[in-house]
Amino acid sequence: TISCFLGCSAEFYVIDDRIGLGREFDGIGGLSGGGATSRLLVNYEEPYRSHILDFLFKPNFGASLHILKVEIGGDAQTTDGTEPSHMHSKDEGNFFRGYEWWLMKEAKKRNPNIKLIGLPWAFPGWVGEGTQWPYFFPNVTADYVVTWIYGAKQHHNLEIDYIGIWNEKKYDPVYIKVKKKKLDLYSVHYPGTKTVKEALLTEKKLWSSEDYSTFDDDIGAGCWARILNQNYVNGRMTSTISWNLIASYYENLSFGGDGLMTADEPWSGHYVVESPIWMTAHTTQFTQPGWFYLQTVGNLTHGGSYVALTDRKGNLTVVIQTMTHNHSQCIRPPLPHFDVSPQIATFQLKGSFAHLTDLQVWYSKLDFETKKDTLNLPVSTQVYNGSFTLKLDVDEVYTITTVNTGQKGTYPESPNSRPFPKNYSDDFTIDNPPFSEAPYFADQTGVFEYFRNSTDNGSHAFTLRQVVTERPVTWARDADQTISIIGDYSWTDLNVSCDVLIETPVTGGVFLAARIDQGGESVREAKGVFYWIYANGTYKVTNDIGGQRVLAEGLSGTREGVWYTLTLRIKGYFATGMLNGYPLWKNAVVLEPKNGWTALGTLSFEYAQFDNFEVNAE
Ligand code: 147
Repeated sequence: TISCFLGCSAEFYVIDDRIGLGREFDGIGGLSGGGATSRLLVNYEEPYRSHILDFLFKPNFGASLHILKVEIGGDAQTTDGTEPSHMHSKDEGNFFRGYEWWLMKEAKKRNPNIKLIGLPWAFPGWVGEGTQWPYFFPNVTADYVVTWIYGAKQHHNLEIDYIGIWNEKKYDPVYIKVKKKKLDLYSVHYPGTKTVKEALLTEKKLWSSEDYSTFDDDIGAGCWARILNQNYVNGRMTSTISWNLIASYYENLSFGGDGLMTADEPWSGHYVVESPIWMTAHTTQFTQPGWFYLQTVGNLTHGGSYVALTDRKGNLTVVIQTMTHNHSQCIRPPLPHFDVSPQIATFQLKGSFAHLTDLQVWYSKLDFETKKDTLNLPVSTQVYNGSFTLKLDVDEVYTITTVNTGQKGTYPESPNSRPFPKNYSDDFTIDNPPFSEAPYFADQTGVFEYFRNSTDNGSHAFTLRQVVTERPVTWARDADQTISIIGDYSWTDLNVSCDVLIETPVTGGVFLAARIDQGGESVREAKGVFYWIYANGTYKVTNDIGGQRVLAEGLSGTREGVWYTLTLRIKGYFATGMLNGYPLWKNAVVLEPKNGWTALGTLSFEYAQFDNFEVNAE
């Protein structure tokens, strides 16, 4: 019996399977891509990179995810960068670009049962045959996606479990039919835990296949804990997938820090296992895809909600959350007001669960007052006469379960945070690179790959090459130029140099830049100091990527097929440029931006090469 003092109240809830079960649970997942959200993860040194992957995927350790969803790279900007396509052009294929193959294999290594999903955001231009639309030639698009699926199997032994249509864009019934005979499930993005009646009536599986997108502090954790529970309670959705899996992109890009944890400093090895990881563990470590929700799920009288799941072999997992409104707001949609207050809840176990006596309890509290969270602590509770009672406070999660394999995984603290090295260089000389991209370069339009320049046996035999030669079928507003950023967003005064090779006669051009103030979805608006040379024998210095604001211009004598060394020096309001070590222009006045990344790129979607990149920041 419970004694209740001054305003508290005890309520009873029943956990029962005698009335039949609810829907089949399909798992909790993370989304890498949409886009380039794992870009910096690959450049972590061991053992840190493996530690991070363990926190994401290793069963009974951390987030222990059931599902990994990845972007099928389309050579175009898809939020935090571009991801390379497996077919830059119609007549080639390469299944070793980017990092999604690697990530899927790392996930499978840790959890062979993890489910894999592929979804395109963008497509190479040839898929639309110049139309900028992927549905005019449904067979071409379907073949392109199927090639990716076969490539996964053939080159990486990866079985892809689900394939999506086109992220956040129109679907086309003809295309869907070409690709597949029928649609297996309906999925929505950012449903706010609600489902429309028509969808429920179809009795198809319902998923929230992209959700969260909230900064990974404790409010993010509150959002995530609440929607993991309520997506089923309110919306009967049986899978929830976090955009994104891990915030491994420069924080000043779009939606910085919106992952289950943050790992955006490969140069230092520093990473942080944020509280959303532990909110995930409350469900993932104690359930598996293929378990069933019970019908006895619902809301708590004084706010919060609970779900119960079973493997139909006697195991039971109950997850309870009491997140308050202001501590659980997600990025979207707006959250209608609700109240949560401390309460005492008694759960009565009936049906196959009536006899259970030995239940494990895992407890978390997001403590917004003391800032000292409790995360996934095993605590004890007692089952008397087929029921257990919990004194629930606000902003808590409880898991009560028969599953006894839960663990709060730990590793020694990661190295201290350090800014991007002030002195950094790369000559791109590497045989059989493990990844197609050079460390820390984050492509924002176009794709920059390691290149074995076989026409040059001298000092430019190994280079970095921009390889997208046609505007892709875009998802975001890619620039008309290509650009890859690198460095520290707070950099102001610096020296940056790079050897460059224009490959396109007459119309070709390349740039080296600093103080780049934006990328991601606003890459078209990127400002900075852009030092351009052109194949037509001229140069320009512009304040913007589009080349509208000209700070200096003149003759350079540059042309295609010749290597030049560009050097850009910026101090305070003044910029100076050198060509092959000789001053070409000086004291161009730069009022804005005051700081930003360095970058290189091309005038259009054209081939060009880069070598011996070096930056020295003050
Ligand atoms: C999603 C994208 O699918 C992701 O790639 C990423 O950009 C994410 C960032 O929050 O957003 O796209 C959305 C676009 C619009 C809405 C939701 C998601 N919306 O208007 O609700």
